[in-house]
Order: sequence, then structure tokens, then C-alpha cells
Amino acid sequence: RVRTRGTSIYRPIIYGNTAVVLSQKEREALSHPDHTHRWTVAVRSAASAPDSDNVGGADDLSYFIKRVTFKLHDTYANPTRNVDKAPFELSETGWGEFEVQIRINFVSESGEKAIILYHHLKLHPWTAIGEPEQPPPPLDVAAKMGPVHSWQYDEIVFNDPYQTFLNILIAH
Ligand code: SLL
Repeated sequence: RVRTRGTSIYRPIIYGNTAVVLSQKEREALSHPDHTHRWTVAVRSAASAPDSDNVGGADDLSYFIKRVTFKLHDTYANPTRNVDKAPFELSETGWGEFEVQIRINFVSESGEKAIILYHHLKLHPWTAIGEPEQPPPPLDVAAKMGPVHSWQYDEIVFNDPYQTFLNILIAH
């Protein structure tokens, strides 16, 4: 297999989460009534324009990503969650914020090592900026404020990729 020399190519992504407060009815329907939020953590393409419902594009990243593993807090049953096809996202319910480890494995043709990203799962809306001691608003207030979004932009850079992988990237 041939590595290209002096080539660098990147793919823009966003990763992060959205969260909503569960209604009393929804909470009662759960096997964990102490859970207060439903959230979705995801890796998405940043190559196409976001629309109002979907942060990031609807692009399918599976032409270069084989698997995304979301490692959740140990309080979750089976905290290691593999997602093997697009959309690379995971939804859960819970009561607390924590750091999610996001491992991205690339298609085998790439010969690339996995990369690991970290995202602080955000459930609570911002309160006053510059007042870090401020507690989050009570749930009924937060519910009226609507979904919480926390997303980061990044670029996955491939240096001297294999020619076959470069062709795959360029073809998309
Ligand atoms: C901490 N921030 O650092 C906390 C951890 C863990 C959240 C929060 C669900 C657990 C379950 C859940 O929301 N865990 O399955 O009941 O200590």
C-alpha cells in the first residue's frame, strides 16, 4: 500500500450533545424515575449547512468512519456503547453531567489509528456568565428555556494518507 507524501487532508466535524428536561409523565414511564433529562450525544459532519432541528449536516460520515464508541459514566449499565453506522449518535436518559469519551475508528482501508475526543455532557442551561457559583435553574424553569445544546467544531486531519484512502475521501 502506498502512502502519499506531503499530503494533508481534513474532514470537518462537530461533536457534542443536546438535552431536554423530561416531563413528569415521561419520568414516571422510565425504569429510572430519578432521571431528569433525555440527551443525545453525537458526531456529525460539519461540511453541510446546519438546519434548525439538526446541528451539523445530515451527511453520512460512514464513508470514512467505521465505528464511534461512546464511553459513558460508570453509573450507566454497559457504559461502553458502540455505534457502527450513521448517524453516529447515542440517546440516553440521566440525571447528571459527566465527561463522555468519544472514540472514532476509521474504515480499515484508511490504516489510520483511532482518535479520542472528550465532551462534557451538558444538561443544564447557562446561568449568568461570570457567576460560576450560580446553581442551575430549577427543572421547571429549565424546561421552559428549551433544549440545551453544547457542540464543538473540530477537523480530523489525515497526514500522508494511503492513496486508496485519499481517493475515498476525495470521492465524497
Ligand atoms: C459525578 N457528575 O461526577 C457526576 C456523575 C453521572 C450521571 C453524573 C445515570 C446513571 C443511571 C446518570 O445520569 N449518571 O443509570 O442511573 O459524580
